[in-house]
Amino acid sequence: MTERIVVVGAALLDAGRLLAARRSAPPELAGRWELPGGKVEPGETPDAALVRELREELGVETEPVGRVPGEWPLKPPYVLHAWTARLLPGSPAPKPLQDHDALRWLTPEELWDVEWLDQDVAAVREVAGLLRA
Ligand code: 9L3
Ligand code: MG
Repeated sequence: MTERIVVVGAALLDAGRLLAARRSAPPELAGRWELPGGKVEPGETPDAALVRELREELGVETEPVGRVPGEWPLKPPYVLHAWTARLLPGSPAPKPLQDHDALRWLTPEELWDVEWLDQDVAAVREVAGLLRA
């Protein structure tokens, strides 16, 4: 099977900071930080998946802004895409509702203070360039 399934990760940006989420599950990923998100479901667009995952995982209402260039391998058949996103006016603040046990808003100087999932490092590097721009 060469079918690939896209996992979308959100670079949620607010006031020049990036939201990082610490995974609480599964055990092999717990304690590491990620761009929150998840699998695009069959028939779902990636940007709709991003909005849905952020609502489920963090209780926020968001708007996708743009695709971060690149595609990074996860456990086959999954590949990671990243999108920048912003909170809609009036959205609740993010809370770790499922799969996470801590959240941090990172300034550009703090981006590498957390232990990102190996699979997310390249995406975060791309986002770092956007934050500096
Ligand atoms: N994953 C890696 N980096 C990310 C995300 C959102 C997901 N930024 C990996 C972890 C899981 C798989 O993709 O192995 C599916 O993600 P989820 O549905 O468990 O969030
Ligand atoms: Mg997820």
